[in-house]
Amino acid sequence: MGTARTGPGPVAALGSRPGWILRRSLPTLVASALLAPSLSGCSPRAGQQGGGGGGQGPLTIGAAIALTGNASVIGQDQRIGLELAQAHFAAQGPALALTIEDAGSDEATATNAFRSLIGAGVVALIGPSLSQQAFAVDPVADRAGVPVIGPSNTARGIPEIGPFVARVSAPVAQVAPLSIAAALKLNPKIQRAAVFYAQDDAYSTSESKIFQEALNARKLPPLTVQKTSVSDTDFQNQITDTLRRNPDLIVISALPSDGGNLVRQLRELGFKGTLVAGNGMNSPNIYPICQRYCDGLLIAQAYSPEAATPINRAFVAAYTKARGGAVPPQFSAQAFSAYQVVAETLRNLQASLPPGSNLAGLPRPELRRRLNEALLKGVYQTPLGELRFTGEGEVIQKQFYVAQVRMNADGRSGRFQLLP
Ligand code: 1QQ
Repeated sequence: MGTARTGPGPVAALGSRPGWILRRSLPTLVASALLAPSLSGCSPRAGQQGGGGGGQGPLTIGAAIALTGNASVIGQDQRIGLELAQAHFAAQGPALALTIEDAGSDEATATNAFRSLIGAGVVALIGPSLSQQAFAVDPVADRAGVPVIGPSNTARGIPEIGPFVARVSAPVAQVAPLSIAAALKLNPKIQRAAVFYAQDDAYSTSESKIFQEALNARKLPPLTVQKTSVSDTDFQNQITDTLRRNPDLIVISALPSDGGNLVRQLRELGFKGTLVAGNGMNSPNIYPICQRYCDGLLIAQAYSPEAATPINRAFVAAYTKARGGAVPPQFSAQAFSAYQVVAETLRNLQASLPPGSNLAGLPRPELRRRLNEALLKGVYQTPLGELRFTGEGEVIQKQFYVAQVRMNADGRSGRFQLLP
């Protein structure tokens, strides 16, 4: 069960940890715990091994995630997952460095982050956080022949962007309908549904379509479909228009801050029925936004902290230790899994080379191409369960869940409780 996240994170612990190297030239943390003994003391400067390759230094995975802007609460979860993955796979070789860049929550910042990481010679990219950004920046990586793993891009059409684009985040079509089914199971008397979605966000638009189809399939056509914007803070007009129709279920697709404020305002204005939210609110970082009004929210999950596999147990233990006893949220598990997929494929590629050869010695375009090809063929035992990919880069994942947010009396902390 999740709890409030109060403890120091891996980031805070970094300073005291020998072996981590910080690159201050980038706006965000760059760290490597993994330098092979012979490389100790060398900074994992991706730029030195860029373009044509041929270097013998550690390979660098570039992550471009939302550390600022309205998706930053999601990026914070992702950063922890990436750093824990880097530490976890350090011992397994080959030597890997991780460069994390702030992709913001908009397309322009994400484009800069992608361009800078590609130019620095990263072997693969993890990111960006939002589908809205992915549609803008993934084509850039695809054209450059750099494999991209989407850690949290759930809109329809992401893998189809190009042959170098894959994702570990299951699409809305698979995940979102589960929360509608859970709402109806909890409250079989539901008869009147309403829908809200952020019209200027690709994930929200894509997910809302799926939600509406799921409602229609259950003979609950929405009484109203309200359009919002990710930058909205006041939803009074849409809420008033909705509540006069007397819904008993409201289904929301939005990002954390707009979605969190919408939930709070719906309750403040008197909505007492069932609330379903989509992936955009799938983080304990929503607690300070919707506060006690987050209580009861239903959100489908592509991750269970309770999965009893060795890799998930190790991940949960590392997360819990780093985060003062907290339980990992989905976005951290997905980011960990994205890193794992790349790290394990690189390890297998290294093992396939003749003795004495080093992956880092391959020309970078060739290495990226081989990595992309091998990555899509692999089978990975991740905290999300077993993952594989279709030839197009769509994730194949077996199990999904639905959680209900349970807030503590303080109205600031709570947990995501999985429904049976
Ligand atoms: C997407 C999403 C976001 C809500 C997660 C960060 O699912 O943009 O595709």
